[in-house]
Amino acid sequence: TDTLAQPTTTEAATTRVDALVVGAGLAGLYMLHRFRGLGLDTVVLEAGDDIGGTWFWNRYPGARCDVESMEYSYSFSPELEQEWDWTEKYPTQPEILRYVHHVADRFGLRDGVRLGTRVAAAHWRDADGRWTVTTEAGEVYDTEQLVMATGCLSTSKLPEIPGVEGFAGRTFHTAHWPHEPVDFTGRRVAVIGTGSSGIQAIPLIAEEAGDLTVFQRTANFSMPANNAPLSDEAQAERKRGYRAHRQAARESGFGIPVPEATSSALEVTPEERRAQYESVWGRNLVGMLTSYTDSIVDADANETAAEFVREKIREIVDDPETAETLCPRDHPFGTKRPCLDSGYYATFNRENVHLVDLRRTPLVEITERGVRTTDAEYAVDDLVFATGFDAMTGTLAAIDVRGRAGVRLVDKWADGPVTHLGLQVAGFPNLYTITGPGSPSVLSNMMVSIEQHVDFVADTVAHAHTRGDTVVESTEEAERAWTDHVREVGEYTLYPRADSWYMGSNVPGKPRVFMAYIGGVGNYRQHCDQLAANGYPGFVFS
Ligand code: N01
Repeated sequence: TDTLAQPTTTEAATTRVDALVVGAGLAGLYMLHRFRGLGLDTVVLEAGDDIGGTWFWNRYPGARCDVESMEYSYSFSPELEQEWDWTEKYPTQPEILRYVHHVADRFGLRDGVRLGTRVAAAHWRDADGRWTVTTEAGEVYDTEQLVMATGCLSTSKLPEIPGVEGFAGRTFHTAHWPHEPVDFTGRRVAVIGTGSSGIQAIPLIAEEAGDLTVFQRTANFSMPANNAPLSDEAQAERKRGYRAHRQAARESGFGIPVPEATSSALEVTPEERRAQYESVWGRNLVGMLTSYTDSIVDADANETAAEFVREKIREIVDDPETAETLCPRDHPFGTKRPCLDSGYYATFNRENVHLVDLRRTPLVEITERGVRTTDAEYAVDDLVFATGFDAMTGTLAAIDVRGRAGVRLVDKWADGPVTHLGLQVAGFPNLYTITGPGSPSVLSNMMVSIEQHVDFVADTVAHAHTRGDTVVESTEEAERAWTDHVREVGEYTLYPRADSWYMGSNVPGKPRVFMAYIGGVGNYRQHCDQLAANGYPGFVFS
C-alpha cells in the first residue's frame, strides 16, 4: 500500500526553491557553489549531522584516501588550490574532513545546508513540471531542479547471516564509526570483510587488540601505499604546475595522469614485465592496472600482474598456508577494487592475528558470544563489520523517487540501472545523479568525476534558462543507446568476471550488471562536451 501520499504545494510548510541538492559531501557542496553562481536559490539536504559525506561517516582507524591528496582535491578554484596545504601523500579522513570544512567556510556554503535531514521521497509533478521532495521529518520542498549528490558508497550493509542483533559485545560498521576514539586495547576483536575498509583498519586494530581474528571471504589484491609526509618542495612544485596537471587528469583514463601503455603484456619478456611492475609497485596503483594495453581486457595479460602481486604476498607473509589463503585467485587483478595498504599482509605475521578462510568454513551466524562458522565458534568482545555497501544504486533506491506518470525509479531500474550518461533518467525530468551508474564514477578519481558532472549539470541548467526553458529531460532513445554502450564497453573488459560490488554481486537479489562506465574519464568528458557543443542531442528542453 501507498503510505507516502503525494504532498501538495499549497501546504503552509512547503519551501519553494530553484534547486534542491541531496547530500553535502564533496559533490553536493560544489553543486551548491555552482548553482549559487547561477543565481539559483538552492538548498542542500544532508542526512548526517555535519557536512563531508563519505568523509563524515567513514572514521574507522586507518581511514584515508588512496588517491594522492594533491589529486583528490577540488580544481575549480586556483586560489583554493594554492592556499591549502596537505600534510601527507595520502590524506587521512580527518584531514580531508578539515579540507571540506575549509572549502565550506571559504565559499560561504554552510548556510545553504540543512543538516540532519534525510530525504524520504521525491515526486515529479506532471501538472506544473516541478518536484515535490519530502524529508523523513515531514518537511516539504518544492523545487525546479533536483540533484542527487548522494554518493556511490553511502548505504552500508551487514553480512546476510542471522544473529547480529543478539551479540552481547560491541559492534561497529566501518561506515558508521563513532566520533570518539574506540579503544581495542587488550580486547578480542573480530573483523569481517577484507575490502579497502577492512584492509586499512586491520593493521591498526591488530596493534591495539589483545587478539584479532580476520574473517575473509574473498582475498583481495593490495599494494603498499608507502605513505609519507609531503615535503614543502614537492608540494610547491606541484602547485606551480597545477593547471597542466589538472588538465592531464581530466583527459586521462582514471582521472589520474599515468603514462599510456604501448605494448601488450604478452609481447614483452618476463624480465621486462617484472621490471615494469616493480617500477609502479608501491608507487602507483593505477599504473598496475594500466601497465599494458591489455591489462584489463585479456585474462592472460592480467594474470601476469595478478601473479606478481601473489609473489609479493608470499614474500611478506611468513606462514605459507596463510600466504596462500591471502592470495587472490577468483577474480582478475583490478576487477574488484584493488586496495592500498599500510602493512596489511605483514599484520598476519603477528602472533595475536588469525585468519579464517570463509570459503572453506563459511559464516553461519553471529552468536551472543561471537562468530560461528561451519567449523567453530570464535568468542570475541568486539565485532567490526567491514562488509561494504549497497553501492551505486542503494541510496537512490532508498528514496521513493517517482517520475512522469508516477513511475518509480526502483521499478524502472528493476533489471539494473538505465541512464543517459549516468546523469539523467528518461521520464525523470530535471533529475540529475552526480557520478551515477553509467558514468566513470567509482572507476575514477572521484574528485575529477564529481567536478565534471557538477559542471555539466550547472552548464546544462544555465543553457536551458538562457533559452527560456525550465525542463531538461533525456530521451528514451539516448538512454537506451548510452546504457547499451556502457554494457558493451564493460563486456569488452574483464570486470564482469568478478563478483564485485561494481556488479551488484555483494547484495543478494541485486541484478548482475556492471554499473560503471569503463570507457575512460577523458573520453567520457569529451563526449559530454561534444553533446553540449552540438546543442544537446538526446536531451529535450521545454
Ligand atoms: O567494502 P567492500 P569496503 N560474509 O565491499 C566482505 C571505497 N573505499 O567498505 O568480497 C562474509 O570492498 C566482502 O567479501 P566479498 C572503495 O571503492 C575506498 O571495504 O564480497 N564476508 C569484502 O571482503 C571500496 O572498494 C577507500 O566476498 C562478507 C568486504 O566484506 C569501497 O569503498 C577506503 C559478507 C566488503 O568489502 C568499498 O570498500 C575504503 C558476508 N556476508 C573504501 N558481506 C580508500 O580510498 C561482505 N563481506 C582508501
